[in-house]
Amino acid sequence: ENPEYVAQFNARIDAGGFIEPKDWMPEAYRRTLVRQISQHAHSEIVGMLPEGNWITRAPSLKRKAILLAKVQDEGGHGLYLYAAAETLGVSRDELYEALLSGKAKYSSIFNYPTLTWADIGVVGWLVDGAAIMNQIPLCKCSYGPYARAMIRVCKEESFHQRQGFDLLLTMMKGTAEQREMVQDAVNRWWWPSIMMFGPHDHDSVHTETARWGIKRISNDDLRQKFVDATVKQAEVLGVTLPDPALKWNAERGHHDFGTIDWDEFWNVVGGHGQCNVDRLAERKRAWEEGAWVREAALAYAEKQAAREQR
Ligand code: FAQ
Repeated sequence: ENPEYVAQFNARIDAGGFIEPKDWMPEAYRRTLVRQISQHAHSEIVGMLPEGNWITRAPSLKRKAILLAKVQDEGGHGLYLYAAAETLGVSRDELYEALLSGKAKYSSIFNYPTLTWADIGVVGWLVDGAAIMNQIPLCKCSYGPYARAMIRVCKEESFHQRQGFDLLLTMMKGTAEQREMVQDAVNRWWWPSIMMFGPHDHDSVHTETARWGIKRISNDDLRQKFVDATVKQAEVLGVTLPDPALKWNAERGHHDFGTIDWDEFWNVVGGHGQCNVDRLAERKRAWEEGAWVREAALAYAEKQAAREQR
């Protein structure tokens, strides 16, 4: 790699500037962006499934309309992110193939089942809450198309988080049985939610993401911010977070919390969580059943191009 180009690239990053698709970039920067952005895109479209599962069973018209909008937003986020990845010279088909063959990763969190309606509230509150914490710094990441996509994504995630909290508040004001459903859902989703931030910093292998201004805050720092913010929200809701070691540490100015079960995390990341097989089967089915739409769109594009040539 030409040292002059490398120096210019580094200077741009150090000055907080953006790198754009036509700018020169080191091959490793391009590769790590394709990896992270495509994993992020896959997470969005696999993330449609646990909630999509409840659209037909939403308890009211209002909740159904909200949930439909949320799941559609997630499909949209997947599309912006695949488009951002394509600016780096990969095709959407290649990325999709990597997902469907089980080669590409997507967030561990979407391999857990949504068992009751309270899970829909908890996914919004905790999962979207964690997603926002991780994505706000990405709005200022060094790659322009990714950073710009994140601005709109974060606005929509904010609505998703609030609707989840609102759903839970409503249930907490209901019957004892509803309150129990909420607590049960919180008990099941809490640990997987804090695993979303990834391994501890000392086990996080992709240090280049920090050096190049892609990931601007480390996994552990984001996880700590999330825990601190969520404890207060849990108090407002009136639920308990299932961690006896969770307590305020005045000296650190943060909450201490218990040990994460990393065996569970790597097991899920490795494809052996409760829903991994089902999630991929569902994405494959959607891909196969959508073949006629892709073919029709191509045929239409060809006809239009032929008409323009005449
Ligand atoms: N699950 O060295 P690091 C959403 C992998 S939000 C699975 O620390 P990095 C919204 C990691 O890929 C969820 N794998 O890696 C929504 C790497 O493997 P590799 C998506 C994980 O990249 C809400 C290895 O472990 N958000 O979808 C996980 O520096 C509700 C070593 O880890 C994003 O993707 C995990 N949790 O940091 C939708 C945000 N954690 O690639 C629907 C963008 C780590 O070497 C409903 N991504 N791994 O094979 C990021 O910020 C980063 O990629 C991290 C990981 C922080 C996820």
